Order: sequence, then C-alpha cells, then structure tokens
Amino acid sequence: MSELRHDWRIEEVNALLAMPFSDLMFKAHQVHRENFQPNQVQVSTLLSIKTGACPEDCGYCSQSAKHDTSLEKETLLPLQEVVEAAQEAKDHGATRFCMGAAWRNPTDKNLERVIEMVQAVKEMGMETCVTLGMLTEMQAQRLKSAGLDYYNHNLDTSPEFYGNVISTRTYQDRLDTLECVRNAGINVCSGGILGMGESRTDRARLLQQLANMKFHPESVPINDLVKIEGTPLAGAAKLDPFEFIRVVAVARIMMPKSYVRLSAGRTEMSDETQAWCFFAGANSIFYGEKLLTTDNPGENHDRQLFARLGLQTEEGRPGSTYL
Ligand code: SAM
Ligand code: DTB
Ligand code: SF4
Repeated sequence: MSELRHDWRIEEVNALLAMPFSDLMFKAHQVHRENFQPNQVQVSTLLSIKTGACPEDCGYCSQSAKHDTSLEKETLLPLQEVVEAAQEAKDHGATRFCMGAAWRNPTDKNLERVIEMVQAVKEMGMETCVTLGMLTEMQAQRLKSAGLDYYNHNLDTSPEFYGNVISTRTYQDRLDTLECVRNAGINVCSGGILGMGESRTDRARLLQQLANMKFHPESVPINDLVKIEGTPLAGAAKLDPFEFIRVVAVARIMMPKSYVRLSAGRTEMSDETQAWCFFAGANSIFYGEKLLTTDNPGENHDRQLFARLGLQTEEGRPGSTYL
C-alpha cells in the first residue's frame, strides 16, 4: 500500500511529471486501484449562489468587477431557489451540492444566509460544499457547527506564479483560510487551474504545496482554464492535453487517498482525454449543464460517456448503474 507522504521535494515531483507517458499512467493507475474502486466516480453539482461584482482581480475569472465580461450580476439567491436547484441535482444523481459565491470574504450577515442554505441542503440528504472566499477562524467554526461537509478554496497555481494572475490577495491569505478550515474540522477541497501560461515547474510546485500540507486535501479539483472573453487570460495558449493528464496522474500518486476532481474545462476536452484522466486517477467530476457561470458538458453527453467507459457513480441513485 502506498504511504501518505508530506515531504515531497520539487525534483521528485518534476521527475514524476517527466516520466514516459505509459510508465506514468501505469504507476498512477496502480496507486488508484490500491486506494479506490477504479470504475467509480463521485459526482458533485455546482450552483452560483451570488454571481459577479467580485472585488478580487483573478485573471481567469468571469466574475471579477475588474474585468469587462458580459456577465449578468446577481445578488445572493433566495433560499427556495437554492433548495430547488439542489433537489434537481439530487434527482439527477449528484451526491454533493457545491455553492459558490463571488466574494472576497463573506460578511457575518451573509454567512448566516449561507448557513440556512447548507442546513436545508443537508436535510435533503446531500453532502454540502461552499466556496465563499477568505474566512476567519470564527466563520469556519460557525460553518462547521452548521454541519458543512467541505470548503473549497483553491491555491490555483505555484506561489511563484500567483502574482501574475491575482494581485488583490496573497498566497499566504489562501493558506491561512485553508488552515482555518482544517482547524475547524471541515473537509478541505483545494486544487488549481492549469493552462494559465505557467511552467511545468509551477505545476509541480502547486502539487507540492497541496501534498506537503499537514493533511492532504480530501478533494483536489484540477481545472483546465476556461478562457473568458474580457479577462486578462482570454488569450492564453491551450495546454497540451497530455500535460493535463500527467498532472492528474501525479496528483493521484502524491495524494493517494484524496479524491481528484476533473473540474472545469471538460466542455473543451475530448472524451478520450477524459478517459485518460479517469485511468490516471481522477475519480470525481462536476455534473450538470453549468459550472458557476460557464457551460459544462450536457447531462446526456456525460451519461453516454459513463456508459461507454463502464463507469458508475459513487453512492448514486438506488438502482442506477450509470448516471
Ligand atoms: N470567490 C471564491 C474564491 O475565489 O475562492 C469562490 C469562487 S471561485 C469562482 C472558485 C474557483 O473556481 C477558483 O479558485 C478557480 O480555481 C476556479 N475558476 C474560476 N474561474 C475559472 C476559469 N475561468 N477556468 C477554470 N477555473 C476557474
Ligand atoms: C473548482 O475548483 N472549480 C469550480 C469549483 N471549484 C467552485 C469552479 C469552476 C468555475 C469555472 C468557471 C465558471 O463557471 O465561472
Ligand atoms: Fe472573485 Fe473567486 Fe472570481 Fe477571484 S475566483 S474574482 S475571488 S469569484
């Protein structure tokens, strides 16, 4: 059995990323089989509960007030709308409902409204995840006592490349929030985005940061940049799909017991690339027509892909073999 390590050196990570492709796939798949059912995929659905007008300047994001994107802004959704969306996600086979808000950080008043949403979704028998920006220790504890299962907060890239993408907060701000979440006893969901013009070493440094935390994040989303008109990264060069698959494989090897989520970017990804990602150790996806503000593959497409690959949803609807 593979051991959990928290002392990865950058040369080791770079060496894994540089392995011959077949050797890397073989190694990652072995680790995957030792730790998970290889044909099962966990399914989460996303909802943007507060859209746009965000004061942060993340260079990839449609929701930053600093970029001129053609996004319709929305205030925090009413509870009833959230409950209806969660019910629909559950009916379609999702086991976790993830709610995202375009905030730098939540106010205590807004946090109370999100807590009502978390409690309502939990009562429906789904796992809950929220991503609300930076948190204080107190806010993280408040979310924990309300029963929140996961908090998503991505490191996004390496510490060295971070300043090229975001100027309104620091890498340390991200690490501090993750520590508050971990200390509160909430499961951590943290990963990054590939294809923002970073180097392979930046990708290795991101994985090293995630794996060398005291505890590995329970969930590691790997996003392929969705290029959004009007953002500074709209013209970023497309990442080689093999490089994306390599990063998934190395995440699997370094964090053998974590769920690795094939996250944003599936719409532009071939079915074959996705199949390689599942073989390399990805075992979670976002399911549903929309991510937060951008398109995700249609549900029919995903259902067919699962059937073609013989994949099953983890803890899916009773009696359903595929999605
Ligand atoms: N405002 C909160 C925050 O930044 O933590 C929560 C929402 S934010 C949209 C959640 C994550 O979505 C980001 O950290 C980033 O990794 C991912 N994301 C946002 N826009 C993206 C894009 N265009 N392509 C890929 N991933 C993206
Ligand atoms: C994550 O790593 N990816 C999700 C979720 N966590 C919140 C968000 C993807 C957003 C993609 C761009 C959009 O739809 O706005
Ligand atoms: Fe705001 Fe989050 Fe988008 Fe950054 S990624 S601009 S913090 S919504």
